[in-house]
Amino acid sequence: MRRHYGILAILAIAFSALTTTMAQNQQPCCRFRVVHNFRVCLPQGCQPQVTWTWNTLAAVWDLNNLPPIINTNSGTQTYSVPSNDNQSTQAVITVGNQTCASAFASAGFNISWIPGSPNCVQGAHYANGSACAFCRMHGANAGANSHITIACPSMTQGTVVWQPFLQDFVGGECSTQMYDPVIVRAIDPSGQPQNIELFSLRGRGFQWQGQDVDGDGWYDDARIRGNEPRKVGYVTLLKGRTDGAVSRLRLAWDDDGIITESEATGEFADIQLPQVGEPLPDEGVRVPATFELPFELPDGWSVESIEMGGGGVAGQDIPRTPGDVNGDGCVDDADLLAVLFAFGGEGGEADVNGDGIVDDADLLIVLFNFGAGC
Ligand SMILES: [Ca+2]
Ligand SMILES: [Ca+2]
Ligand SMILES: [Ca+2]
Repeated sequence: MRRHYGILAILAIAFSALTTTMAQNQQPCCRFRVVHNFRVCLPQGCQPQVTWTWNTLAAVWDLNNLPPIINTNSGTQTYSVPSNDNQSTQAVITVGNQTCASAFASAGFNISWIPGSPNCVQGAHYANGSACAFCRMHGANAGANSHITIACPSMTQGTVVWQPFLQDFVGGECSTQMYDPVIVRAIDPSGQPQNIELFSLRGRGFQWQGQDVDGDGWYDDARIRGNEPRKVGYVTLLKGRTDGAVSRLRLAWDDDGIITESEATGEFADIQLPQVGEPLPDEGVRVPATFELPFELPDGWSVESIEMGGGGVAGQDIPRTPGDVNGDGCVDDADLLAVLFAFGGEGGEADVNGDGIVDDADLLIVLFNFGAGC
């Protein structure tokens, strides 16, 4: 009888370990959502050239059955004002009737004239991604980027009004990254292109939440919050000016939500940040909801366009297909040549099986997987 109790105890421990694992896997997803509102006034009479570029990627894989499935939807188009568009892609692996991995990515934008404000346009961007792996040995990755450029031949100065809204969810073994830049693409007096970054927001494991209190479609309040449950996270915000001045805000925290870095300089110096060693407050850290980004170029310079955008990635790193030496996702003669040229050498990318020498074993792996992922 005692032996049976022993077996029952082992089973009970095994079962509790199993259910714990299952509980942890109930949110095996990473997601991000980057949204922003913008407004900008253009030189009088300008009918701007608006170009929207989108990049979306959804990848899923079974480590026992590579290569990964990678679907993309990318492009660039020109639009008039008003316009809107959206694009997306997805990928799924199902086994029987169970979804084992899924990825979805989408991007969109809209732009319109502001009623009653001739020459001024307003609009919004978004980029969303979701990557979930529900079965062992499976993985997923989603990436989305949306950016719009606005060009007027006579533009030399102006102000971009910018309202970010970034949210992610970090589950299981995956991670996220989000970014949100505003760039003036300028031409200097010698004709060289110069990029002036007016705004750059990067981070992971956080929510930059805007709140529209009065319902007019524009945020009145904004806060930085951590994820629930707390995950390691950070936010870096740079605000640049055409005269070269840069203001910086940096906040980072650990898995317990304890601040590890806290810095606010320049125009952000008045923002009340929690200090290193303090907890990230549950109600969040109050930050500006709206950023005014003025630009004015020196004599002889011209503005080619204003570029605004944002995006992110979520999920796990996409595994390299065996034999894909150059990492372009496809095993072809370029990979074969790479191994042949490195034949007899030590290590490097051409050492496909990682045993320290490039030999016929590596060649066979490339040949065996020839055509995979192409
Ligand atoms: Ca509002
Ligand atoms: Ca390749
Ligand atoms: Ca080798």
